[in-house]
Amino acid sequence: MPPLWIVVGCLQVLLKWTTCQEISTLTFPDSFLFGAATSAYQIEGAWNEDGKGESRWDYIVHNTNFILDGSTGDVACDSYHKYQDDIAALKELGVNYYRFSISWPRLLPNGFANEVNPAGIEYYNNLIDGLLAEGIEPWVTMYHWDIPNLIYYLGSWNNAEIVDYITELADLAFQHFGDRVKTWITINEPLTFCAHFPNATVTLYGQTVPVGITEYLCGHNVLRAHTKIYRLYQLKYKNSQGGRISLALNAEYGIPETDSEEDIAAAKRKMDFELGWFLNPLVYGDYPRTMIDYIRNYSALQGYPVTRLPIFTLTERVQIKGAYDFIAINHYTSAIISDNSSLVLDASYENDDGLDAKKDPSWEGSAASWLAVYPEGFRQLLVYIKENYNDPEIAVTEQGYADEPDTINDTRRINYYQTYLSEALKAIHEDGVKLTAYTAWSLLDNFEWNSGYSVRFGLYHVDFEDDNRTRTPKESAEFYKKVIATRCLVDSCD
Ligand code: PNW
Repeated sequence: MPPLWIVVGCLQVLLKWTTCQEISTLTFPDSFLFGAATSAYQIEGAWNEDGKGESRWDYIVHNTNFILDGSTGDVACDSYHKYQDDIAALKELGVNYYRFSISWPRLLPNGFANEVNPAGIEYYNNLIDGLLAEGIEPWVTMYHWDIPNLIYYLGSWNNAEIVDYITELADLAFQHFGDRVKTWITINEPLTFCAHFPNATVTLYGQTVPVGITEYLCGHNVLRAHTKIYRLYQLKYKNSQGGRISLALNAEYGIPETDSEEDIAAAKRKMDFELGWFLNPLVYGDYPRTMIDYIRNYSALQGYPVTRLPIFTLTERVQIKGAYDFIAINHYTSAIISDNSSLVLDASYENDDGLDAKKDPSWEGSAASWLAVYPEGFRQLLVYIKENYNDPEIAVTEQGYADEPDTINDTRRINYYQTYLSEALKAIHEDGVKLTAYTAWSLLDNFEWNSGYSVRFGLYHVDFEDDNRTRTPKESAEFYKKVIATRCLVDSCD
């Protein structure tokens, strides 16, 4: 009888009377890296301690009803004080790296570089040194949504000046941490904060904003900011520090609902509107053809004199093209796609793609409504990137499963990781995808944005009732630890 963690994947599926998912017996290459991720606002707490400035999220949780369970990230996992517990958990897992983010207002309390908070520099120095002492590489995200509130008041990502402001933050980070940090992510999931939830950090909460405009302005400024930071590093730091940089993009895989030409084209359009929006400029120097055409056509039909999608200058195109050292992907779920492009609706990113998306009812759900389990889509996405974007090196910078609070015996999460990692193995060995790293989201249960603490992603349980914020490994932590140690998903590998 194999240990329980090996058979749960099958049991879970058997219970639903479908076929048992076959888990790959291949192994992860020796050079393959495993990691775990968090982000500053979701774990740090200490929201107003030691000179930290106010972020937009601090404002939101204190002044709006946006958070479903009324909670805040004021304390969160208290990682500002308990980062050594986080390092201990990472060490126990045996990960090669830890992906965390720096809080912009902790380093620059007002958002601007005229005033640097020394306690912020010290905090991240301690965290980085503590990780390195345990042989864990720091992978640092510069912007994981906690924009300084004052910069938000200037228009957030709608204001092109943000390109210079965030480049000042990046320069500071390279200066202070770049001797030890060799993998940088500039910005996390622009699709999510520009298009899916612009209310959270980009547009004025509760006010009417010009949708159909703000999403693309935001995305445009994200691409310019990323590019400026990338080029700054190349000119000023790359020689001496030797690190690498990317932008973390989230993408679902789109499966056509039927074999009709229209649905097949709609599924491809989903890939262009979500992934290609950012990846096409990075790889080819401009937005995808479908985005340019669809937004121009709808804009004209809606009476706009020019297209709502901004246009890059020639200089910008030259600088954006190639501004990455690897591709960083956050992937959780897939979607079934059908065409609805014949309708002309109100101007919005949501309508511009001319498609409908849904989850297949046969896919296992999760505690997050947007997350359903379809492991095959992960392999398909990796192959899609290989085939459409010049066979790049890919690092998965987030992947994970949402369940209910306080689930320690988290067999559904184990099933998720086991089946998704199995698809990663097939992509590596059978499809030749250059996948080199895999990051579990998340190391810890944490503040899940507008869901507060009602939805959990952690490999480690955090007791939010207890002042100590005690971390306890869930069964999935044991599973992941074993995968890292054996580089294998089943009892014995080929
Ligand atoms: C990512 N969706 O966000 C973020 O990078 C993390 O901070 C977050 O905790 C994690 O995934 C889990 O949600 C997403 O609605 C938020 O499709 C929402 C969606 C996708 C990703």
